[in-house]
Amino acid sequence: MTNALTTNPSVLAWIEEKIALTQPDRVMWIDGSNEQLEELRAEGCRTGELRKLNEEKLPGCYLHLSALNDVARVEGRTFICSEKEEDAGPTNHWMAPDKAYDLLYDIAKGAYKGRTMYIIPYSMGPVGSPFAKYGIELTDSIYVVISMAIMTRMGKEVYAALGDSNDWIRGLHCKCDIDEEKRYICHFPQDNTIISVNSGYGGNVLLGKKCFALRIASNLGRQEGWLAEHMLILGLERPDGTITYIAAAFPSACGKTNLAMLIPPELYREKGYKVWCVGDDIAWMRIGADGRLWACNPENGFFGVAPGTNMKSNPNALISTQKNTIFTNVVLNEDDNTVWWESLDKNPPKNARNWKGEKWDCTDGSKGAHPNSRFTAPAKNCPCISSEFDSPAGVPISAIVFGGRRAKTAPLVYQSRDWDHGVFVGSIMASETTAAATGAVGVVRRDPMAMLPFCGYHMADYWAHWIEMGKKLGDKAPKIFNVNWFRTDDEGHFVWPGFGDNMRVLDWIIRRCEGTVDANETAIGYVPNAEDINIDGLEDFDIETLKSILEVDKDLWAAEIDGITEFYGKFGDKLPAKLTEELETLKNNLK
Ligand code: GTP
Ligand code: SPV
Ligand code: MN
Repeated sequence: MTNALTTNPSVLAWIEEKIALTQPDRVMWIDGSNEQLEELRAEGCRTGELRKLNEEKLPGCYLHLSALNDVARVEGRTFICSEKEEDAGPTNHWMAPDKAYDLLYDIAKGAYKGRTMYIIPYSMGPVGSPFAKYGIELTDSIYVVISMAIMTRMGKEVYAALGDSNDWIRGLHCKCDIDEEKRYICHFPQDNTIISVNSGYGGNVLLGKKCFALRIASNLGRQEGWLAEHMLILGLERPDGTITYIAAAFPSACGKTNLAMLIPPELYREKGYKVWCVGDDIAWMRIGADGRLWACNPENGFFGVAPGTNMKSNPNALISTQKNTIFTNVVLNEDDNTVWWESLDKNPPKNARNWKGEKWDCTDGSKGAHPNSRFTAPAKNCPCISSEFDSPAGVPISAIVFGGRRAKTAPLVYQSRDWDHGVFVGSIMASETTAAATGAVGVVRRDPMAMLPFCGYHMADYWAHWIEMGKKLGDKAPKIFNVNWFRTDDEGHFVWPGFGDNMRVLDWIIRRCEGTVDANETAIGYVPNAEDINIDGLEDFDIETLKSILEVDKDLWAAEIDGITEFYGKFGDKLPAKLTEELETLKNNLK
């Protein structure tokens, strides 16, 4: 093949085959150089796929607007194409692999006619580290190439690290006509292959992210004895300079990026507390030589929710977006060629276009940015990026935190009794749906470990794998907690201030890990004594208010039992006996 950047036979053979299938006019081998990327950014501006923003105010930044029907992940059109249907389990959509390949190849046939095939080599995890896994994505989208350049370690060094190995993840993306009716995001775990057609939206097409680093990697983790999780990773530095690492799983648009980049309240900052961000969305976790659980963020950038991000809620995220960032589906300020989104500040631009590209007047009551509008920003831009971000060994995890959006049931924070109970707590997670996926927003659904849309195999086998991991970790296992920043009062307002003040809860969590604070044993686990959560300096928030969100309402939990029982019923014989026992214990505790 001309200009090929590798001689790896499995790579060349697969690409030849896909060229014959998609029939591109041109083939471009992406080498990761800035020169080549600049060329593509300029080309993207010529075709209208991108708009260059104000170079003084937002250097190296671009705006991209998606098709109107293509603004979020499409769970209903996402398939696990394992050989046996039962391996996908009751929470995934399944399609037989031969049927899926026929359908997809039919759609992909000739799909690159008149277009360029871009061949993207990328690594999830630092190249050469024990965590690293390599992938090649073929795409006909410049937006995908320049986004992958931010989100992954992309470039020809990946071919050098891969050598002649056949151990890499195949990814084929075809924009086609962005036809919703022919949109499919398919995963073939037995072939390490992902095929995505008729979408241009991040989560559906940046194949290193959810498709590879979660759906395919969860399969690899199960086979190889590690965990691929929808988790942020943060390091909490204390005044004595020690850093405790925490991994936390919250469903999409439930606060991972915000927690990962938290700025502690003044009373903590003064004393010397700091939070360092290792990752905001995905954690790969392996048992290290010391027997502890070590975590690595396989990504290289943030694909964050724009609305709600501002200098008060998350300054570190906002600062991360001030250079070399791609904004998708936000408002264009036509006066100074910058961007805006809801609650960025109190000055919506007067002369503006909304995410649909229409002239937009903020006084008409409509939203200017799409609720799932996003920024794609390099991790290195983040002022609080951890010095361990590129560490090949990852960071040792002391606590795992689960959480979701629950208006009532779940208290602000509680701790599981032990690992297996913690797996139970993760398995019964429920949360209100958000705009990160198409469909109704605000409906409570079970989202175990925040992995409902991302676990690439049978969820009950996944829980069994978690229980196995706990056995291997023994007394070195991280402690497991559950948090809920989203309890509401009778008027529907959030009670807990959240954001930076979540530090107060992290403080309790690390003191529990060290064993320096007591807790109150309740039916659901250990709940803080209200006096042990520091609420100094909070406005309009007293200990009674705190008690109201630490409360475990037995009636609500009794109703919860019904929901859990129904959910567990889906898994039949595969449900690990440990989880059934934990459910029985909870029932008895509530009596
Ligand atoms: P994905 O990228 O979709 O996986 O989302 P995420 O989990 O990283 O969520 P993110 O941090 O982007 O937050 C999503 C939304 O939740 C934003 O609108 C935030 O403003 C809001 N949010 C985050 N943290 C808090 C909090 O502590 N309290 C409240 N009330 N809202 C929060
Ligand atoms: C999520 O939805 O959890 C995201 C954004 O992080 S996406 O990449 O679309 O999955
Ligand atoms: Mn996510």
